[in-house]
Amino acid sequence: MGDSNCRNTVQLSDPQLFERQFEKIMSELTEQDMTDPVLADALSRLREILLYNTTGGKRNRGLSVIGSLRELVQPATLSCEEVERALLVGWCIELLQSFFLVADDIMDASLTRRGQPCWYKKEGIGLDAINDAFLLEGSIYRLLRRHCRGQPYYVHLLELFTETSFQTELGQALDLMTAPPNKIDLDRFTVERYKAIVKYKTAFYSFYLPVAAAMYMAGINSELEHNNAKHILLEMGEFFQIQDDYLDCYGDPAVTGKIGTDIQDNKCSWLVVTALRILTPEQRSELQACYGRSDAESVERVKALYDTLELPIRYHRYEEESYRRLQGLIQRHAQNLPRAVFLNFAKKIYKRNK
Ligand code: DMA
Ligand code: MG
Ligand code: MG
Ligand code: MG
Repeated sequence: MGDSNCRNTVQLSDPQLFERQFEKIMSELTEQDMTDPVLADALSRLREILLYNTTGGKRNRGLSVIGSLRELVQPATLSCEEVERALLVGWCIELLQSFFLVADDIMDASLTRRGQPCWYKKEGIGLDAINDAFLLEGSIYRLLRRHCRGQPYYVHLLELFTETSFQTELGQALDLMTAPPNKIDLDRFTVERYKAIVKYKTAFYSFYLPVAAAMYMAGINSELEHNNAKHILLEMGEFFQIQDDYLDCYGDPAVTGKIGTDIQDNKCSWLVVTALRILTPEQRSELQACYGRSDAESVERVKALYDTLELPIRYHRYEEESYRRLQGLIQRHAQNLPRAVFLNFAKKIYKRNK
């Protein structure tokens, strides 16, 4: 990835450069990094895992590292190596995402992801996917070490990735504990619990992580600046998960690439939390009778109840409100940070259907 290579690629857009890096990353991880010949089979397995699980996504998280960095420093001052490293750190976030999703799909008993069967559902994979998830996670730290070890922000990035992973895992723990199979207790689904789940399971890794990584790479280490950014980004992350919950029931699987399982899984979803605030005692008994069950009829009854309660209309109203609230937060909290960092991100997620 030297300078001469860079001059040839200077015409390419960030998304194009990002895609181009994938082959190189795969070969680093599976050919150059571990050279003991007895590992050949394991490394070809890792190649398969990477190919299957880190492609086909929207790349929002991965691309926002370079996107944010371009707002945080004068773009003309970025060297080719710095651009390459920002793309690489973006790939590390995509790997973190793949690691969480492979495990999440097992725990949520999901069927499809990104328009194909979940990895653990593939013939011959099954619960071996647990170790595959660990391999995806481990790949992050090999790449960071190889590419960022000499950088002044290396330790910041390491701490950021490990801390964010732990927060996500705590969020997943809350998500799972609040949704025990066959123990339907609608009282568990409070707004407070909902907010805690989504902040930890989604907002830190999807929103704060990419921007914080770019901030460290730009030399912005101040806790105050990080807290300002966090304030806005966690709010955005909460809304993003609300969209995910809405799309779980109302999205088109041909577009989202995944078939929803939240109703069957007894999940503390925005839809059920919102329904609980407005339903009548009769509707509550109906929900109690059919939530968290996997038979098609029960699922349909929950969906019919959601329709009766006009949850799609309420969701779209909430989306407008949330967008306005976020604009206000950006005005108030992005005093020293360029607003474009947040506005670019907001543009990508509002009104999304996938
Ligand atoms: C996703 O929550 C959270 C993580 C950490 C992967 P989810 O189960 O609602 O995600 P999805 O709808 O993509 O399965
Ligand atoms: Mg899931
Ligand atoms: Mg989940
Ligand atoms: Mg979901």
